[in-house]
Amino acid sequence: MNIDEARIKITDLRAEITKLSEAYYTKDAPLVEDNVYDQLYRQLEELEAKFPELVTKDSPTQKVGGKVLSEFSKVSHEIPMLSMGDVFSLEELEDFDRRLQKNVGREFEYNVELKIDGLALSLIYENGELVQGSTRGDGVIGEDVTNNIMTINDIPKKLSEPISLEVRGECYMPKSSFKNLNEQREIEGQTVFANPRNAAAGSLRQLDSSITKSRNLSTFIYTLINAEDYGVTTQKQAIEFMKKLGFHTNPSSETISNINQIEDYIEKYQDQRNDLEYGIDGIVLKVNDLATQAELGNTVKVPRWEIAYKFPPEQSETIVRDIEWTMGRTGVLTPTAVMDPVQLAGTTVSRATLHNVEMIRDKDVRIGDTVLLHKAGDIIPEVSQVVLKKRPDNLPEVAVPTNCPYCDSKLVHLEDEVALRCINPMCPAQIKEGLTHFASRNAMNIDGLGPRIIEQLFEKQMIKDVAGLYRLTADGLSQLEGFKEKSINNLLTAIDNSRSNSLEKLLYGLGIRHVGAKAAKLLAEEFNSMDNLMDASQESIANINTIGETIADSVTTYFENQEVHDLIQELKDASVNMDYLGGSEEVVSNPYFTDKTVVITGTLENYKRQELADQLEKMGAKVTNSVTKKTDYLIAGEKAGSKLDKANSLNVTILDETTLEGYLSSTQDAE
Ligand code: 1X8
Repeated sequence: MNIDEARIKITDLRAEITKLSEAYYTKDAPLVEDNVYDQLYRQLEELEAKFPELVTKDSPTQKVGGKVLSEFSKVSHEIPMLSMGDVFSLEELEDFDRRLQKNVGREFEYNVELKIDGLALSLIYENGELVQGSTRGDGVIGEDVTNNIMTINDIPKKLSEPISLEVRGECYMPKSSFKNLNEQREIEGQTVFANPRNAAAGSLRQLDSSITKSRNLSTFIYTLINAEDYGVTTQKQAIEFMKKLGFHTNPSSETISNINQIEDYIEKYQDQRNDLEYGIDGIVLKVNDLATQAELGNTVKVPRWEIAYKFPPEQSETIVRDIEWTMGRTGVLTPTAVMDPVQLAGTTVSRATLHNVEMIRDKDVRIGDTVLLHKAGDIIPEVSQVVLKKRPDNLPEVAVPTNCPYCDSKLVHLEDEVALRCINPMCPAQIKEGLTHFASRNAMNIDGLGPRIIEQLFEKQMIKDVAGLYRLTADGLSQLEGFKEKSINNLLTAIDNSRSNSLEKLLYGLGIRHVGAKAAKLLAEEFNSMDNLMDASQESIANINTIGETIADSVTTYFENQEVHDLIQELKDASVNMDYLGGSEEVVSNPYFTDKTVVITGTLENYKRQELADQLEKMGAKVTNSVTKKTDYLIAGEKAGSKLDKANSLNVTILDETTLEGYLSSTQDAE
């Protein structure tokens, strides 16, 4: 490549990297997978190394990614929050070590730590009191997120000693909270987060700190600024010191005396990474001695005394056979790639969400393409990239529907959102999703009324809306596939029982936009009856603590609709309760057990079987006796027998008693 070609290539790479970096750091909505970004960045670094005269100050290689959002006050970092150099192979790690050996000229140790896949935070304490929390921003100026970090449980508000200091670390969302959050968002028709890192970033940069609180964020703190001032001389000691003060530090760090020991560490955590409750994307190697660190100093962008080794992505290759458009109950149409089944990080995968049209275009996925898959946050299968070399000739771009595939009405983009929406209230796909939601546990809790039965009821035109459920008869239900006397009675009883639910369950079940289980409870408590709520003004609703304008607007708009009035009247005629019954059970959800099917087997040391079952049911779990494909967890005590074997053969997650204890203790308020 000559210099003119290099100039063109470098310009292209910078533009692409800048765009991707902005999506990742500023909008918390990445357009490609991390490894794709890493590769582009690498190419740019290599070209700039070959043609140093082309390096400019504003190249992404010379700056820390990220920008400051205007919504937050700015904080300047007295000591810049740098990023870190990274390598992708053991050879490069050895090169790094050789360089340091030469520069230092005497023996020294490393401290190795896990690289947490979260976002960097700075915390400042004065006389032992937490006074400020901020994000990295562009490294020099960050965002003041003090109100939000105050809601994070594992950040000490007061240290065990009245000293002043600054620490830095990583804020992350535990995988289970992430899974739970996305499930909830999916139910509520909101866009799902791409991975735990983006979910954490989105949760931390909230103007309403009660939202941050509900998101269950955690931290690992790993840097003590000006550590020498506290009589600390090594990174290892700094971690111990911070731990003693009350910070959450990662237990996996190890001091090693030579680079050869790092291979074992990498292997160990690469194997364990899927079992950890937090995402890691590599390991960090740091010179342990702080004086030696200071001697080595920094480049413009990164410290010379530390480096990240990034794990190779766990990827599989397969072929896209179709793009399906699935409808959510709020009308959002989401594209899903349907592919030849492949093994990916421990499970068989044949579907991957493409999130939205923008992502299809950005990755340029087409039907017939060979694609690489990976798991976002080790959980959700995603397309990393198309293998263009394998693209057959003349493959057409994906045709984005202009009309709803289910009701044919015109699709729209509301308020500049990327999501495609069907806004036809009579759309059958939306109605079916809405019925499933109505029957779900935190809503009307009609056991046995799942999507398959709803589909049949709808196809046979036995119901057209939720009021229709209350007019179902034994005769009618006997037309359904596999419905015998017992299943008919069970379903009718479950429907009948739902008539006496307290108002909040009905409100949540109606699926009013932005009204989650928690808002429904607040509305029911405040207004006591459906009639009062329907008569309430927008102002009086917005005045309720934590409800706010968005929900109030949505509720009043909903009740302005004559069809809604008719529906409520039909429900009243069917004797569905319209009053708040007060003091009913708290809406508590548990990130692990809400809406999950659980089987208990074997002898448990600390739990009686029935008491445990009751406790799980309170958290919204369904406890059953036999292990099937639908089982989410098998709780297995001592002497677990055939159920354990069955669970293993079906890939059901198995919880031992210690893990169970941890899961049970993560109770939180429902969103
Ligand atoms: C970033 C991270 C560091 C560590 C862990 N996770 C990260 N994401 C660590 O030091 N253990 S250091 C770091 C940085 O300096 N940019």
